[in-house]
Amino acid sequence: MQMTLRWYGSKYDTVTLKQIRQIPGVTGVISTLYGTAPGEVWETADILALKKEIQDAGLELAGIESVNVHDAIKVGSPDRDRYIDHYITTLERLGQAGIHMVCYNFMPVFDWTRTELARMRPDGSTVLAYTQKAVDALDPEKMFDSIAGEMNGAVMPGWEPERMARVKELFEMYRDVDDEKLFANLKYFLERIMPVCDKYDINMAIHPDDPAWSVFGLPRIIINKPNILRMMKMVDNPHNGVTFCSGSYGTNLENDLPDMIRSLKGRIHFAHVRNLKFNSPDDFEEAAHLSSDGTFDMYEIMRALYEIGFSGPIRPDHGRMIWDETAMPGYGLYDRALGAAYLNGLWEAIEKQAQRTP
Ligand SMILES: [Mn+2]
Repeated sequence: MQMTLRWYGSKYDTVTLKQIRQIPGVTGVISTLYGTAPGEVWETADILALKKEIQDAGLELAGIESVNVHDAIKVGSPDRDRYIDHYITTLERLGQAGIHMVCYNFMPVFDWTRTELARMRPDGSTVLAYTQKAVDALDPEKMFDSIAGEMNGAVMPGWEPERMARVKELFEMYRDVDDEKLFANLKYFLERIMPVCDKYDINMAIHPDDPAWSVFGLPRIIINKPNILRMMKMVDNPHNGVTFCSGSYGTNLENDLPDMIRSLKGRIHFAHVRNLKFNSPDDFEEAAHLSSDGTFDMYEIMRALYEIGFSGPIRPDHGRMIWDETAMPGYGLYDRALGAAYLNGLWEAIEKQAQRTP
């Protein structure tokens, strides 16, 4: 595996490449052209400039998170082919630039959903949190306003104001889309992009829906083992793979994370590893990465990744806001650096143990 950190680019991120370079064991970053809208074709010059900036800082651009999928593709509207053509051109240009991992998601309307961006934990740190009760009581349009007010001035991916201004229209677009239609539209999309992925050896890594169940009555399919295995089979190409995000699949306590990892051997192209602390099955908050701070056994998650021979980029995910840092919620420097060091420590121990056991 290659330890990385997500980086939003010098224009948007409070964390610098220089800082990331100084986290021991972190050799790459995962980034995106943050200024581009879903459906837009990426310019080669922009891709190369991003890559160069990262290389000049002594790091590697280990993959893209994300190339977002236009709603027309998810909905399967008549103009979807045009947007898929755009997506293919972007993949071609990424492939030509030597980039081999692309994360994306197929979540309708909302990207990840949280109900609080700064819940205080007993140690005084603040974290993202979710309660089903708050979601049930909420009007999705108002949800954006409350979230926007807490973003520390940052714009979070999937929550761009231009997109959220169209929430009503987006809901209308998805009115006739159920789980089966969403599966069919995902299949159509994948079948069309696989040839370019084969040509340039690009691993597509779908990010799970977060939380891993339907919110606001919208369909959600990338949520559990049966669905994800169905997706792998439906387009049975090794380039059709997943981002294994422990914090997203883990929102549903019925998901056995190490078992899911083992069932996806060969198809996990990217890993997000973080911990959650459950107060009840429908109230959770994001915790420090350590097993002792949350609900998941992080050793077992890392061991499963080791045992399937996972070799792609991995990153710590949302961190707590600690030591008075001001940053995009979940994406400060300090707690993610601690997370990276911890995950590297687990990996070293697992690797050495495996090498010593006959
Ligand atoms: Mn994730």
